[in-house]
Amino acid sequence: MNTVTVKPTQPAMRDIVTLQSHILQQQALHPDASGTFTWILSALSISAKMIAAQVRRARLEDVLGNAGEQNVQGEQQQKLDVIANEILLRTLGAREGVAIVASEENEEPVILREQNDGETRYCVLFDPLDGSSNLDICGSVGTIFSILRKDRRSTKAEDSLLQPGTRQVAAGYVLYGSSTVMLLTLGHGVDMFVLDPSIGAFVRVAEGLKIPVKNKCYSLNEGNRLTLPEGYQKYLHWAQSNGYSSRYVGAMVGDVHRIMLQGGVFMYPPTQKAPKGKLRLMYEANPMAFLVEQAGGKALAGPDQRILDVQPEGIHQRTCVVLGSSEEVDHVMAQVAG
Ligand code: P6P
Repeated sequence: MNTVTVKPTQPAMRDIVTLQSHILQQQALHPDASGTFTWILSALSISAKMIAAQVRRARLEDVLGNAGEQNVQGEQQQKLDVIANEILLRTLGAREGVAIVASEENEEPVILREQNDGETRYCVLFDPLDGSSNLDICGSVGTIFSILRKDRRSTKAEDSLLQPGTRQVAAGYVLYGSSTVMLLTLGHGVDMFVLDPSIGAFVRVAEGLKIPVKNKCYSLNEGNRLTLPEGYQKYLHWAQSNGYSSRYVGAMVGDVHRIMLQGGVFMYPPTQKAPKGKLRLMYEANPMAFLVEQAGGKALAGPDQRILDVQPEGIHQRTCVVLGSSEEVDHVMAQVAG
């Protein structure tokens, strides 16, 4: 019997792959997978949709403004920080595979399940609402997450949490911007998904995303310029002498997302106020560094210091960050180490 080939009458149509089907496709590559990890990613997807709904209605529901308390970082907590944190704790808490969660909003990690069998369990670390000070001005905010395997031998939560970034099994972020976008890596490249509110699903829009190797754009808070270490001031002078533009939204997720798509370099160097850098290693720098490296970029904590190699000493420790296009990171380090 002759088979009839239906030629699409419009430009080649891509398959429609949701985040859920993408995760199941990835699980199918591991026949011995129990599905535990898949359920954790599913919880993060649900959390992202719930947080997006809150962020999009914030002004309407008067959820903006300060919660009146400070978090462990000594920063004024926004109401939505608290709500986003609760959403993540409650969705992840319902997943058998999650042993420990650590959040920017919680001084101590939360032990959800003790290890009493041979099951593989995971630690999930997150910044529930990065850049929340942008909320009142309707600016970019985001959720950043990192997943580690729990060390079965360890009895103390910190032992399982304080693993270098190279031990991450997954990382990603959700940007609540003009659309809700998730970038995710499971260690085999970076894929991008956009939330379609009409169906309530994240739809895959890019696979194997790669950062352009160069782009004349740098991103940092220039208000710190005069107190930056000399090498960074030399870099800024070099960049401005070579026609670079500057872009900075004040939320790491927004600034890094621009780097992931257009290239350039994002940095938070040592400053007078934050001599070791401001950004947190475990749930900001490490997940972003994993994504950047998986997309062919570089992510350093200083000259010849890969962020992912840093051995953590505390779950809230801070680090310097220089990440983005490989050539642009090299330009920064040429001045800093020079
Ligand atoms: P600054 C937001 O508070 C944050 O943690 C990151 O998202 C962002 O990149 C950085 O701090 C902005 O810090 O000092 O420029 O306001």
